Amino acid sequence: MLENSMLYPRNSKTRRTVSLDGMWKIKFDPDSEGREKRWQDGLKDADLIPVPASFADFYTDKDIREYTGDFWYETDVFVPEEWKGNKVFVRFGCATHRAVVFVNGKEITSHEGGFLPLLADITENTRFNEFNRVSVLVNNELTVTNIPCGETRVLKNGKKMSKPYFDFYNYSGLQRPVKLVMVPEEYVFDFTVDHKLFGSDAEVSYSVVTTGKHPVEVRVLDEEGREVALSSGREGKLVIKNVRPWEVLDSYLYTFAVRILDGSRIIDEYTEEIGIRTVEVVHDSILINQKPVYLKGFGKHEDSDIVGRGFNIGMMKRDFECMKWTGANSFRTSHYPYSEEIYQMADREGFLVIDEVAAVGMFESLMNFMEASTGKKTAFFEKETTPQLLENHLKAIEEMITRDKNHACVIAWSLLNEPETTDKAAVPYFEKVFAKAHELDVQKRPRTFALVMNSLPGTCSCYQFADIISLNRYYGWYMMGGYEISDAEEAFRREMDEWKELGLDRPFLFTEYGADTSAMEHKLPSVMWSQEYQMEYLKMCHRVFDSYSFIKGEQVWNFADFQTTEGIMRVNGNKKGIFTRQRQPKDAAWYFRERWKSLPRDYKK
Ligand code: CKX
Repeated sequence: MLENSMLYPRNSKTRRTVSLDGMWKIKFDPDSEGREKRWQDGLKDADLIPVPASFADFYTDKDIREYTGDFWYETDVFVPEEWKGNKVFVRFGCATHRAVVFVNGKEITSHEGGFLPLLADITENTRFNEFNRVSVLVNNELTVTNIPCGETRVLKNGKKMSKPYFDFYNYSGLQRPVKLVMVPEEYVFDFTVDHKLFGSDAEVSYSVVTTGKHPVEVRVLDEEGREVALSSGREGKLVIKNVRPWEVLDSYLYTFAVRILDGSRIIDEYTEEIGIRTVEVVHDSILINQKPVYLKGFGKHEDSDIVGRGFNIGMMKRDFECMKWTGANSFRTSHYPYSEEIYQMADREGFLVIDEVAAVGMFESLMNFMEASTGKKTAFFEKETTPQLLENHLKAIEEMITRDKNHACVIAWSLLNEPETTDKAAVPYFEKVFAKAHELDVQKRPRTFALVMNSLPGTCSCYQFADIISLNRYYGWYMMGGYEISDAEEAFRREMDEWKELGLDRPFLFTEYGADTSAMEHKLPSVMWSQEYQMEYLKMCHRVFDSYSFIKGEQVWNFADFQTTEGIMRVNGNKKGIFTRQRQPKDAAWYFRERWKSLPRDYKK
């Protein structure tokens, strides 16, 4: 039985989508009594809240902002008469971190994991030509058996509180677009492509999964709408003569139209814009279309004022404009798969994306950035709960790869961020995670994970799994900051020399390096937190990067200041942004613009 198609909802000759974004009812359920008291039959005394958005930052009451536990959303959805005989879904871009969906009071489905889609098949319980009540019971508690990892504490006053093992605010709710979707009974369930380039031509291997038996055809149209290839069958090869490949910062997207046919009648049509490109790691180079590329860019967050982690189309546009202005060509979706609309935009802009699953916080310390620099050993993957965590992690990898596999922008999978790797207990865990990604991705994209500071050449037991070695390093910030920066540079070089000696013949990336910087603070001579120190720090890091030929990219932490849990390490959030949270440049943004605009695409080829 095929359930939970991950294809992005689109209109076509046979499909309809209606946006359900807008004001929904919301009600908090601190005693988890809603289900028993049948809140699914209609929320009483509910508040109204925008969807998509995180709920937290709308409120002025701290108890609501910090709310941890169950909460309910509800809206009424009109399903037209003409849709009878078809399948009807409600599709949530995400529900963070887990949810149960009800329609007209009946439980339909549930989903674990807050950063990938949830598809509820409401066909059987829909009243056509009427309004239908859609209720969602969401829960935002953090645990060590789900990703991202953390704890939920109960305070003495009985209120629950999130204790993330990670450094971003535990925003939650219906944070991405919600759509009502109609597809025919027999529909295109999944579609996968893989590309090869031969001289000026391309060969695209494809496979289609449908829910029926009728024949399938796939047509490819260029940007002018001209048909350039056609093939019949559920699996096949499409040859595109004189192909225009998708290129770094120079995108070209073909439209793939997948049809299920009954003679000349179109039973279903699904279309997707796809860039044709290849990705490979050869020795210590990353090749796009067989040509080396040096990654320049950012670790990012989905994070902005008021809406928190809510998808914000205006912010997305601004972020791409700012990134292009700096000369960047890439970003990592730290620390979770982003809203699908962002990958569509990256495809359109020719950006390279390292797609990261929400496997963050696998280092048992609430302040892992402090502990990570002490060299202290802890064994995260040795708990009784590890098998359950692994199961959830593998499921999230599967959903992410199924959702994002056709995006040209996605050039690598990041399977964990800063896990604890100094204990051998991590090895069998990594084996399974890396094997799963390889098995699922037909394009066999490179796999990586971001190594925390104590995962060093002599201490890390897992770097061998990575096709690209990604380092998160903070020499000159968490270690030897300020006037000690000269020692920091020396220590940094010592580590890089050790990696060099290993002769791994693989590309290295810096997926994080950065210094917290107040946009208000100027100081001559510099002190830590001033804009001047951020520049000194960055220049030091770049001197190190420029000295090693196997370093094939730099993604600074972070694109913009972002919200975190409050505490002594953070002044209303993490301030390592090159831009402020309002997306205005700090001095460092101008410096990056100068550096990145002058580095050639194949720097250090
Ligand atoms: N890396 C030592 C993970 C990010 C944090 C970043 C930071 C850490 C550093 C780990 O999520 O924000 O502390 O700025």
